[in-house]
Amino acid sequence: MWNGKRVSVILPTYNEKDSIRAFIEDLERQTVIDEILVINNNAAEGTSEAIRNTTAREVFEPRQGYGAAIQRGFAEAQGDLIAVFEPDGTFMAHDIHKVLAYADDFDVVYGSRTVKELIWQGANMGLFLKWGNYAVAKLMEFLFNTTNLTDVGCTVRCVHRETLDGMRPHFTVTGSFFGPEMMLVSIAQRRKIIQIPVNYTRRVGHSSVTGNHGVAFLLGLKMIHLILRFRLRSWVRPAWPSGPAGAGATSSRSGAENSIKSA
Ligand SMILES: Nc1nc2c(ncn2[C@@H]2O[C@H](COP(=O)(O)OP(=O)(O)O)[C@@H](O)[C@H]2O)c(=O)[nH]1
Ligand SMILES: [Mg+2]
Repeated sequence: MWNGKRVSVILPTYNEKDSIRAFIEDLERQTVIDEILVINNNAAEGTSEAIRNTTAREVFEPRQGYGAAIQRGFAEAQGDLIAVFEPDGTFMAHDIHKVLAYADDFDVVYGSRTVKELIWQGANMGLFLKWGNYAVAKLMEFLFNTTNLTDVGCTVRCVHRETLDGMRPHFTVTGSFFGPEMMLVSIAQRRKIIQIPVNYTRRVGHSSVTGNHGVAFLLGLKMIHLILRFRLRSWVRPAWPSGPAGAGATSSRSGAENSIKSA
């Protein structure tokens, strides 16, 4: 529980059988978490065995893809605050406290992996990935004149239930660039968002997304295309409905209100 709110943590998993158990046990030690959901996305053999006897609930999502897995987690989570991490050894469970602390004041809290002091030795965040993520994040920030953004590929995030219910109908991406799509939906709907630094360490096992610079570059291009599409759509149709009737209404704030609060 966090300030009377139930906390769910979603862990999409594909190829993390050697690190997932330790990460779940680390989450269990954080005491603020009410529900840990593992979304098994046709994961490596041995994953289910690895999480046996932990408090995590395993859900099988047959549709392949990072976005499909996280969206299934959003559909299953029972909490009032829903966080997402990766169980690949790159993130630290105690960062849950940071995102929850910011969730007191924001609708959605996103993590950033590009803050030098928190990039650990051996982390897959060399010059190419760091500045690539930074550049695409700045493009997003500039085109929407939104909050300070320094990363578009960080899985860590935390969202309030009502905000999520208003955003979910707009999620379309089942693949690796679901992360920036969620950021764009929250920006287009004028949610109150912030990005905060999180620890980023060496991965256990092989990265299937950003381990290859060619794949990462193509992903970057797809992200830029997505950002431009959102920008155009928001110009043509400025009003973004916030999902089912009533949903999101309490947590959605106008830009004017935001600037009053930050003035
Ligand atoms: N590659 C891949 N990752 C998936 C899939 N479904 C869920 N994921 C999760 O996506 C996250 C990112 O994958 P990872 O290999 O760590 O890439 P990286 O974070 O860019 O190094 C991990 O938590 C995976 O478990 C999928 O179908 N393919
Ligand atoms: Mg990873």
